[in-house]
Amino acid sequence: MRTEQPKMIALSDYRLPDYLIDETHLTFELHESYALVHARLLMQRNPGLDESLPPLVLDGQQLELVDIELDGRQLSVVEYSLTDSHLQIQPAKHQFELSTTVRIEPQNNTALEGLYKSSGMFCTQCEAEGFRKITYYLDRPDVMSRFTTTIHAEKHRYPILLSNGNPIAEGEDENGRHWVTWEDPFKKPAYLFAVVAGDLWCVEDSFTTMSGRDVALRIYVEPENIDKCQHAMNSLKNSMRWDEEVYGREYDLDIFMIVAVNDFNMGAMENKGLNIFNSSCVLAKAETATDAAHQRVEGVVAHEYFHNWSGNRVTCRDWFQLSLKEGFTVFRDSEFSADMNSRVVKRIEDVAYLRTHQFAEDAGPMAHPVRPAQYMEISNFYTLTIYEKGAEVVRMLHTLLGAETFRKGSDLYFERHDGQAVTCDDFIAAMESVSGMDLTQFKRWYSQAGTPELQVSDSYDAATQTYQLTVKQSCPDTPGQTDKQPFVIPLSMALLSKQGTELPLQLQGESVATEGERVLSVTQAEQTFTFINVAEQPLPSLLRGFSAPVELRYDYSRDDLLFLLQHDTDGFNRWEAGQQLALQVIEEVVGQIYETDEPMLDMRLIEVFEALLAQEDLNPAMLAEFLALPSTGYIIEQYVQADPLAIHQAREYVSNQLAFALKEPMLARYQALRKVSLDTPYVAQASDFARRRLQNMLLAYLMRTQDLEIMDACIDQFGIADNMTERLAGLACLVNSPFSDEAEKALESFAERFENDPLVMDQWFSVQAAAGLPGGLERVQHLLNHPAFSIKNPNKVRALVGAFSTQNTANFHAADGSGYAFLADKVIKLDALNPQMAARMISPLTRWQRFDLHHQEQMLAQLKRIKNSGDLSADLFEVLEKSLAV
Ligand code: B3K
Ligand code: ZN
Repeated sequence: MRTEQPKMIALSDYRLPDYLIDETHLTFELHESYALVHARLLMQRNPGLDESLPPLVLDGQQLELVDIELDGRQLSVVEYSLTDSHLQIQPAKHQFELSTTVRIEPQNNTALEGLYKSSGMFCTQCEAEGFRKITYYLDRPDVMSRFTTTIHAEKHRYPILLSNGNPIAEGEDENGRHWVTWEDPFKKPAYLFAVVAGDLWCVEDSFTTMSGRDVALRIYVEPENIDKCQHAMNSLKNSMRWDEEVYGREYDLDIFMIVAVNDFNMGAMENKGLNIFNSSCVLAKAETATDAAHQRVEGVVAHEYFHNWSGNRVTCRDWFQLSLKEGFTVFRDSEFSADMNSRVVKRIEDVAYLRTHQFAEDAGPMAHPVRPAQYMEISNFYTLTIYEKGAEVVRMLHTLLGAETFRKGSDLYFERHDGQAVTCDDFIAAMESVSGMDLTQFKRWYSQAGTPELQVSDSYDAATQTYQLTVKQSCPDTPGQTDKQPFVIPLSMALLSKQGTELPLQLQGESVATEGERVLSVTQAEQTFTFINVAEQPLPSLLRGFSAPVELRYDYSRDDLLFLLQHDTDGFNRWEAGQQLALQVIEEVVGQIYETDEPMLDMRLIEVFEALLAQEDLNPAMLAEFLALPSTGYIIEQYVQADPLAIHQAREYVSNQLAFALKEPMLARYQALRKVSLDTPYVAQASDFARRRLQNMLLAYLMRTQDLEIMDACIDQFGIADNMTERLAGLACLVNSPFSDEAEKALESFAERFENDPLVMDQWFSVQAAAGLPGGLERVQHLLNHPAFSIKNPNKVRALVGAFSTQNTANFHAADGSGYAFLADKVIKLDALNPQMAARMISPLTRWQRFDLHHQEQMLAQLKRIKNSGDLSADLFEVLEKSLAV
């Protein structure tokens, strides 16, 4: 809890650390009601600075200092000073040894940062600034140290004692206790430190690296989950191989461990050699985890593994550089997933996510650059902008340099900076060195917030056979930033003929034409590209593969979009044409809703969906993507002031019309797919993901017709499926249908069957929380009292409160403001327990400016109520300050 107003920390205030810590020797004594942490630090004055000996100021929070010694001599109370966040002493020598003992209470740590308990085991989360809740330290990423860690604990309760690196000694204590010592040969910042103690089982495997070293791989879980580790293990081995092949990166320790814990604020954490994971990102088997969950496990396992190089071997100098490791690592994991599954589907999923969520963040009060210039609470900056937009920035570099040069750049970066804590500028400098390019202007992507807009217009002159594309770029103002300078925007494009083939491309001044697509480099506020020898009036296919994180505006008619949807040679842009078409149709219906009770649907949407359904050779994954209408969240983002209820209603209307009009072909296709699913055992692979996704999407459409036979088919799929993907989709369809008795029965039997599996119960909560039928809020309120719910468990909070406020448009945005008041209540309650979660959960309310005046008022009222609710954490305080500052 905060006692004084949190301060802004600025990138421009960065100073080198006054002191360094060469060695860190930790001893943990773990008990049920307290833990003692002894730290022996071998320190020196930073040799890069002058000879003076300034005071040594160590970070430390919520610690009770029991003992402090300097070079073996106990300090008296006048020789150090303590505040609630720092310990200060005056060194007398350039090299010294500082020892402290502190007492902490992991069992009472509900913030899940530092050392805490989760389902009876001890575990840690230190990034970004959690280590200071374990011991007094220079808790900043540019202080890198060699760690040894000894853990003492009761042997019966905690047979497994883990930390980073390799185990080097172990033994028995008195009173049924035991100990293990771990040594990590690599220097690391404290945020990568980890400890685990528990009664865990492990699945073991091994991996032979490209230089022939054997690495032991271990996934530790609670005994009841031992049969849910194989998918994560396969993903880990695939990641290790991929990083060798694609980036030339080899693993560097003899052992790599993953531990699954139930209480975790985010997905996972890349601690050196000892990754700690939210169990939802490790455990997966057909019966209990959906395809989406399987893919998430694969992606997160890869992400954390890839951090071993992009993050651990080369780390961040300060937290302003967070995207240096996160943006790069997200780019790496998304390329990995693209290689393991379908590249175009992965791109579609990533872009849909980015445009719905990151664009919203970038347009709201929390907007910040990929490299922020200041923050109050760093935990608030683990954002979509740092991660997803950061990955897009790296992707643009990859596009501009080409795969081969980019690889040379990453090799140089890893080689130059191995063992160092560096900045985004260092990353760019490596890319400049290998490419000979000047990336000064490109770096504006790191310093300017907001989503750029690309306004494209064109003209064709048949007489001279020239075609001109005029591109104007601009970027909206964001908090604290106006008058943005032009970005470097790679604009991948092609020109399509009337037959849908790609026309040769020859820019004025070029002597020959090139085939296919090319990447135009847009660098000015306004720029015209003139193509010559263009034989016919072309249709441009722009921003192919979403080559830059921008809003593209080009005045396509609906017929143009229909043409692109059928003929564009770029799979991503085919999908995009369908999305823009559906968006236009839905927006039209939104307009009609205000004027008449009988909206009119543009029949061309139905016709094209029908044609797609009939296209036998169309990949089911792509068909599923085509049939998925733009999400409500994405549609809301297209408005200056959105009426969420009208948008929801319009989207429902369009979905229903499609369902009734296409019932027959949808049913035929559904039945065929369902038969394949029945006849084949579950496999977690792309082609099967695609089949089940299409099958379930068709079922959802079909259930809209309220046909009793279809309901029976749905109950059948729900009841006898051998996998969670089909079962849960069946359940969701029933819960969203008017067949309430059947829905209740299904919910009951599902809960009975899976009551002992917390991750499955999370799905059960989410399905209900997202259901848009009337009475949704009452249902969620009721579920808060369900024995499987706990407000202390982040997965549960996300499953119920999070799903309600992000997926249940009709009930969350209820006109009387009850949905907002509910979220505010939960945020206030959460803040006292877990500030990081509170600051995350509040985010739907921070988007108030996007909505119509009525909804704005209701949201603002709740934000103010939270603000006045009492003592707030720094996390929540910062979000509220920014949200209310406008
Ligand atoms: N690096 C961690 C983030 C932990 C942040 C906690 N506030 C997860 C990841 O991006 O891999
Ligand atoms: Zn990461």
